[in-house]
This record gives sequence, C-alpha cells and structure tokens, in this order.
Amino acid sequence: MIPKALIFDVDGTLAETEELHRQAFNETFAAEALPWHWDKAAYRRLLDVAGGKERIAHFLASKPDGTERASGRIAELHAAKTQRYTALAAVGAPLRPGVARLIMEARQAGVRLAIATTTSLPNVEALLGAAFGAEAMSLFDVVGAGDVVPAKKPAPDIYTYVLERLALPAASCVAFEDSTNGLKAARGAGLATIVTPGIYTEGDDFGGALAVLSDLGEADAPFRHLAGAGEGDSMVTLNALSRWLAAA
Ligand code: XBP
Ligand code: MG
Repeated sequence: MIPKALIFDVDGTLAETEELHRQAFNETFAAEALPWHWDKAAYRRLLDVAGGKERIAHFLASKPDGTERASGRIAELHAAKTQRYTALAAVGAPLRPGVARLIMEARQAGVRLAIATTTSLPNVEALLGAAFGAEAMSLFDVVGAGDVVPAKKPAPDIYTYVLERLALPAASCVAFEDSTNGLKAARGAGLATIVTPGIYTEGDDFGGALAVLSDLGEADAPFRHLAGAGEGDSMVTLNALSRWLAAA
C-alpha cells in the first residue's frame, strides 16, 4: 500500500535548523542586553522543551541573571527571535539529503504532503520558500505549525490536527521526525514514523520508529541504516515505504 500522505516535521527533519534557532535566540538576547548565551550543550538540554516561547519560560524558571528584565516579555522576545530566524532561514538552511527528492516523488505520484511542526509558521514559510520558491507552501495540502494546537510535542495534538484536515486515517500516512519528542507525538497519533536523527538528537531513544536512518538517502549518497526497517535499502522511496509498512 503506497501511503496516501507523507507528514513532515520541520526542524531537524527537513533541514538542520536548530543551530539557526540557537543563533537567533542568542542574537536576540544580546540585542536586548540580556546576559544569556545558549551554547550547544545548554541548547541540547533546552531542546527537551518543544516550542521557543516554552523554552524561554523553562530557562527563566531557573532564575538566570537578568530574569527581572525578561519576565513578562517572553512573547516579545520570541517575536524578535522569529524575525531574526526567518532572515537566517531564508538564506542558510539547505534541505537534508533525500527530502526534496521524496517530496517531488510524492507530488508526481499524487501522494499528499503535510507539515506537522512545533515551530512558528513564518519560520516554515521562510525555510520552504528558500528551498522550493514562491509556490513552496502550495506543495503541502496541510500545514500545522506553532500555536495552532494547545499542547506541543510530545503531545500528539499537531499530528491529530493535520490528520483531521487531511481527512485521512493515520494507518494510510507516514510521519517523518528527528526527535524523541516528535516520534512520541507521531506515535501518539497512531502514525508509522521514519526517524532521521539530527545534530541535536543523534543517539536519542527512537524505540517504536518504523525505521531509523541517517537521512532519506540519494541515488549517489545512500542512507546509513540505524534501526528498524530499511536494511539493504539505500533511499526512502514510496516503494520502499510501502514494503516497510507491509512488513511491519
Ligand atoms: C522544533 C521546536 C521549535 C524550534 C524553535 O520544532 O521545538 O520550537 O526549536 O521554533 P519541530 P520556535 O517540531 O519542527 O522539530 O521558536 O518557532 O518555537
Ligand atoms: Mg524536529
């Protein structure tokens, strides 16, 4: 059974964007004269909290220096961060291997495409616009992003939101994720899920994934098989997905 829809996470899955998010956060803190700098190790820990506003709130709860100057300003700080991020993403986030290839294969085969992400919609538009041009968003039947749902990953809400608008059962769709939070959200919505760990999620627990792969693979750059389905394959294609689903 060829899947009827592919549902993509954004950060870490379509592109390695978390470093751009971290840069945008730090540039915003500096511009606001807040004595904060999230280095890679700190950011990795902070990524356990999905959502930029939620991440700042979580950080503020640890009462860092400057807390008094940031309390009550999370939305404002996050909006400034989003402005910086969209400018960075518009020029600096190439898609991960195999992403554009699989999206185009799906389009040609009439398989529907959707986005289920925690990040804010302007960030999705900037990233996809840079990758696919002015008509990028029209490639996707449904885009679920940011605050459209009350609870963020690992809650399944954003995937349930997307499935409702696709009007498809989870069993006829496949999700693509890079993080444990994302995998839990997709599984919570009943979706078979392909995980391609990213720079901030390598080595995390991806139990329950249909397949764990280094990336989606290209003809001249096969993926590395890490766990689950896909041993002996080299690229994630519609044919491969239907074989893996049938064997699951
Ligand atoms: C990952 C996230 C996002 C980003 C920051 O999103 O947790 O919050 O880190 O984006 P995804 P915002 O579900 O695509 O992996 O600051 O816009 O929240
Ligand atoms: Mg992600």
